[in-house]
Amino acid sequence: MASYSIIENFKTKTNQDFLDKAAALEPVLNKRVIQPKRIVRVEELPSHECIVHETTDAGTLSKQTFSKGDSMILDFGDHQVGYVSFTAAPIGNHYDAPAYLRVKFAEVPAELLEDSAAYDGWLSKSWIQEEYLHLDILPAAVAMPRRYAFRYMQIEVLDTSPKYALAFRNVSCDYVSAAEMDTVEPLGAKEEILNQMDRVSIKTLMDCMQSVFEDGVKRDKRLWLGDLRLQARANYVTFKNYDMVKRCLYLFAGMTFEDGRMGACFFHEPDFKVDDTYLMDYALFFCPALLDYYEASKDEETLRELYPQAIQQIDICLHTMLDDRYVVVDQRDAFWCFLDWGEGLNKQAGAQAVLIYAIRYGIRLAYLMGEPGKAQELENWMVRLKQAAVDVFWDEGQGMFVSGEERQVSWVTQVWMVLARVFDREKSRELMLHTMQVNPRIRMVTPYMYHHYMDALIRCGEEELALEEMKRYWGEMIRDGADTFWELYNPYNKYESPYGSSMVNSYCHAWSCTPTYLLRKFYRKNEKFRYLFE
Ligand code: RAM
Repeated sequence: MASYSIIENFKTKTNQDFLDKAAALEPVLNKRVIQPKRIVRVEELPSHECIVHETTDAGTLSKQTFSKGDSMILDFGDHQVGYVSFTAAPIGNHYDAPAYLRVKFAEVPAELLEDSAAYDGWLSKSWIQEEYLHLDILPAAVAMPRRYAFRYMQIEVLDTSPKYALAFRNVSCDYVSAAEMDTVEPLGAKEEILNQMDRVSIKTLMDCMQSVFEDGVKRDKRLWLGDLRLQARANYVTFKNYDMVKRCLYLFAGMTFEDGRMGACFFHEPDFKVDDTYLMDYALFFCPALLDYYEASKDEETLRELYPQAIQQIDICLHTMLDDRYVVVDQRDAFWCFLDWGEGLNKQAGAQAVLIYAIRYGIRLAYLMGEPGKAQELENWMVRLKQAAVDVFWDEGQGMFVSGEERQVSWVTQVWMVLARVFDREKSRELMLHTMQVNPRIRMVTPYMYHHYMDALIRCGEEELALEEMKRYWGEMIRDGADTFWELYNPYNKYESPYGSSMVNSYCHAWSCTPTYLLRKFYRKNEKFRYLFE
């Protein structure tokens, strides 16, 4: 189902001072020139799995010639984000017609086998990284028009003429990122899969650290508040780029909906502009994002300046989104709360839980700001909302929380109720174990939601289990060939897409990079898990 919001005559409220602060924090991007490593061939097995076969070293490329119908795939060895250039030189008699090429970029090999003409998803087809080029004057120095996210580059010669063929030389990519991998010390775990998950996480995060924390570098290429919260957490234990988080926080606070609600996402090019999408959970995440930032950076000025807007996000929900039972009103088919991309997921109970979760952070922010009165007011709300969650959503017979009129049982609802601490630690633990046993049909499909599942397991003392689940989920993605972590990964349906076609799925998506955060923040610092590192 298509999920977007369009508001006619969308009106915004601007704090120019905040936007100026964000502008002043624009990062300088580091550039590195990367050359292709190998020429490969991609084969699709009947199971839809793709196998990549090396045909030859990329060094042999300039000696090969390509005529009408020929094509080749270059493998850059790892995921790249950047600007690609190459030279196309005519070989043979003088060329008498333009060269006509199709150039396609792919983060994973499967994208190369997909037929973009057949795309009929609900996100724009324009995200597919494919160009048709006419080269009138040869040799041509070609600078590809967009910034691409890819590991594989395919060049297909659609036509030359009988008089000439083409040779491709100097193929390279100017890789760009605001972060540097070498600045992060290795995790140093004994088990290689943990080191691998950590490295792939850091690479994912690094690739997405551009002018802002982009969600994905192939698609969307923009700042989302829910993604930012997790990216920032991973950044604090790796690159420690506090300014980039600060810039993003000031952007969200610098332009909001007219009534003060924060947008779910933000455009930073060509000018700053908040999107006309409001997602309740994302707006609420401004509270934990601000508190995390303060705790990592100790930047009191930013805390002081942004605190009112953080609290405002909670107040707006409390005063406009609850019914008289203190229950969040279900907006059903509207795109009003995200949580996860699971098909048919009812969001009502999860939204209630996120609100409770955010209030906990609001209380801490209020105490930090010396506002015990506000903190107490929020404490009272939290008690009411937790009670309402139990009264309305707890199903004693099933031993789980249900959501919506249909009383739906989903993984997402249970996880968020644990994170909201509606029950004490022991009862939350029982709930998580019971959920694993029942394995509700409405599953989690994004690494974003899996992160919250890990967090919930850790929260209720099931750290070993969380580690096993992390290896099972992110580890399996690595075994499935991930160089960077993917936006979507449902082990039960590996070709799932919320967009109607996996052609526009993103395969370097920063909300998936949290294993590095969990490994570094919880496991490496915990005496109990010393054995993992020594
Ligand atoms: C998708 C992207 C983005 C996410 C939103 C809600 O468009 O994956 O990262 O935050 O959904």
